[in-house]
Amino acid sequence: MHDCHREIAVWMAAIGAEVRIDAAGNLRGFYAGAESKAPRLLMGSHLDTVPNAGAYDGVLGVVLAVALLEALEGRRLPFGIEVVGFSEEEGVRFGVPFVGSRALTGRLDRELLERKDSRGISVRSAIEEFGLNPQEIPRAALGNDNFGYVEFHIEQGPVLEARKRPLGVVDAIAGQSRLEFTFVGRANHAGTTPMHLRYDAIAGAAEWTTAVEREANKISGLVATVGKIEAKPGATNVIAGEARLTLDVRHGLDQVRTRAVENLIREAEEIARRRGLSVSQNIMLNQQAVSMDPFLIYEIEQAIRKTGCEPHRMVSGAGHDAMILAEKVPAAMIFLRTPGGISHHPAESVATEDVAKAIECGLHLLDQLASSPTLQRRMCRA
Ligand code: HGY
Ligand code: MN
Ligand code: MN
Repeated sequence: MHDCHREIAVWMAAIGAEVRIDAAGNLRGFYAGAESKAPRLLMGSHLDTVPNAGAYDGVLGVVLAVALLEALEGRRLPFGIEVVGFSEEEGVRFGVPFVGSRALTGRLDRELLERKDSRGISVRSAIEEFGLNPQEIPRAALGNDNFGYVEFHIEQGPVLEARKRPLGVVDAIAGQSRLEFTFVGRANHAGTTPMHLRYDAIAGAAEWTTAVEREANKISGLVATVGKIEAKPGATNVIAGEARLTLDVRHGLDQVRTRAVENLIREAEEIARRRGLSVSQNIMLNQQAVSMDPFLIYEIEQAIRKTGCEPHRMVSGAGHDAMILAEKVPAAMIFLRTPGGISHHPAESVATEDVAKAIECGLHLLDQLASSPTLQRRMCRA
């Protein structure tokens, strides 16, 4: 991440942005507006990613925002633009996503700072090891001079490709629940323990995993994923005494998602009881669905049309920092088509001509915002 910060900071500084790393590890580049007290537009995305990932999820949004500033060629707008490269959006290391963007909304709290990774290192210690001071986190919070947040991001799904649209605009971001389940049985010898005398934690976890898939298939628009399973002691010739699994559940409607989670918890308890196991779960995230800002959606659709493309409004199944920022500033997202709909995988890609369209759209959007009477009113309020 230090290398990534260095690389992008050089680009930001070259176009006259003031660059800093805040205490939550977010890279922040501020490109001043025409007046010193001008309110600011936030742009950006996250710089972290997932294991064995592609090369575009998150970072493309930061690079596109820097490219937009570059394309201004020194022109100053009636507002400043702050480009943010968020840290720890995916939640891979500590199990909880949006750590960096929560610092901007004042939600990086003590509980989150104490969360530990698989090696027992807390978020607080990780921040210190990175060379930052957690005491400074309050200074990462947004001021009240921001009138909006716009995030470019790959769609990460098949919709825009199927509709032959290079660019889409996000209506809303689906809510998501993330939980950890632990099934506990009794480790025993794989060779001497008859089948009817076993308390096999992996067998119970496997039965529940197929129940997760079965239940999700019954509910339109719901997705549920067991992405990680770890067993103890983890030896070929030992019946597993413990199995820990992650669960990720998403849906555009919060009540559908939360009801599905309750059902899956009940299903786990029923399977455990029948098999003489115990099961517990820990809710890591209960993130509500978030609607994007109607004014920015409208302006983005106009900007997409000016590039000669027809915009497509859609719900994002993937979570994004925009859903956290939306608590403090009107937020919106511009999606780029994802060839093959493949993401969180090395085959993730984006078409160069779609990136060119995105920059063109971004420049139209900045010009529209610069001359928008609605925005003048908003900026006065910011
Ligand atoms: O998992 C997600 O929703 C995204 O990749 N952060
Ligand atoms: Mn991702
Ligand atoms: Mn992402």
